[in-house]
Amino acid sequence: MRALHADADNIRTLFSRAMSDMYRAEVPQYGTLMELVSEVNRATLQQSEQLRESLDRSDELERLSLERHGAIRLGRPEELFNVRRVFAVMGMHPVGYYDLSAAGVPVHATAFRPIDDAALRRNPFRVFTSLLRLELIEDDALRAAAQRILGERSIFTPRTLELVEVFETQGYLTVAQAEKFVGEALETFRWHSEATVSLDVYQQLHDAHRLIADVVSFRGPHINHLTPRTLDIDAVQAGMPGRGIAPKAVIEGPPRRGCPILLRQTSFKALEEPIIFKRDDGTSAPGTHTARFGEIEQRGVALTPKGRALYDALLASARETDGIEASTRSYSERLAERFAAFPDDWATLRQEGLAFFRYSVTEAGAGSGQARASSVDDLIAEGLLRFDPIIYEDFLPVSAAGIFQSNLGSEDQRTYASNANRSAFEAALGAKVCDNMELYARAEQESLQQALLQLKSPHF
Ligand code: OOG
Ligand code: NI
Repeated sequence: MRALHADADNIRTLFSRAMSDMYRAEVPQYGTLMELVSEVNRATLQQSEQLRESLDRSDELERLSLERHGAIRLGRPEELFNVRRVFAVMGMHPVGYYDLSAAGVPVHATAFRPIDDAALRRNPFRVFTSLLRLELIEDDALRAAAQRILGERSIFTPRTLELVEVFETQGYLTVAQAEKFVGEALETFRWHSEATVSLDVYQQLHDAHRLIADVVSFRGPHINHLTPRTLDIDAVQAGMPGRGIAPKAVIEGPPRRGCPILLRQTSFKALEEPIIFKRDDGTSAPGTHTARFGEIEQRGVALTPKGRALYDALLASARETDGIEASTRSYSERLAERFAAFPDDWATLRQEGLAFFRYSVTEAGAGSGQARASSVDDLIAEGLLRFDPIIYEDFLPVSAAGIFQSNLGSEDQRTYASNANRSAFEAALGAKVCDNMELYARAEQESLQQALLQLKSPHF
């Protein structure tokens, strides 16, 4: 009998569930946050029939309760290479290059996520994956020590890598192998309350940058947060204190709008957790480490290059503070004011080419026989063609830097010269990262062609 092949989407769902269960058991506040988010989502859907219908049409409703992203920080190029192979088994591929050195964080990153529409609809689970840039540690001796310590660890269980090889040579895993794989791969992301270094070395690494200590001092890249998707981030932010959770002061990303764009995120502070450190004489020393935090996000429409340029310009102008402005007006007010220049209705966003949309045939269109209208605009005006926002599936570097920073504390604000090094990142990864704009443009184009074909429009 032929062994049953496991489908990559199912492996990803099994894995993201296992990760969520593990994190919920380790960080009880995550469970509380998940409850709050699902209550807010339920209430939001009850209030807006239009939103519910649009999400339903785009098959977004099903995935909403599954949806989350996580983040890990790796120490060595080989770790990045192998994590790419591990995520590939789950249908997750590197999308985008994020340089965070400009923001004072000595890492660069990509996001592993599903890339085709069908897989995204099934489960969009993604992992923001950073690689530490040891070359940014100034002290030679400390850099050499960090390199040596990292060189001694292996973050994957042997069985994980064996199963990756089985997948790569035979092209699939059986259901039984997939279940084993999920359990084994999960180990890489587990929290370790024992450090691999002494308190003294930890302190030196910490003094260089808290993030360096976080990456170098442990056996593996513990998942540092898991983020559920909410339909109303302001409501969740407001509800957090009532559940004993203290959110960070400002929500990252665009302001609240009628038509959500890109991504808005907020987090609660990292927890100080007890850690056992080694002593040279073999005894142990108690200490603490702060790494894991909570985050929530609200996702909106993906912007075209033109829309993204406008977003970046408005955000930069809101963040530019001259002293007087900063003292007299709050950041949120300034943000809202600047973003008044960003159209806030779906029709204008589409007409001006600011955002990506998924086209589909309306009921009237399906029953109308051959369409006569000769342009997309006319088909829409006649009620035969409709468009729904394509959701942004990626991250925002300025927001990511804000999230990193809010968990580092002010004593950890460093400046590094901005020096993106995408080719070094891709060399470590062993692959090129995908261009997210191409993915969105293709999804839009394919939906339009499909709809026009169905309408037998002469436009096609
Ligand atoms: C990752 C921070 C980035 C996001 O949602 O932008 C991130 C980290 O702290 O390791 O997860
Ligand atoms: Ni995040």
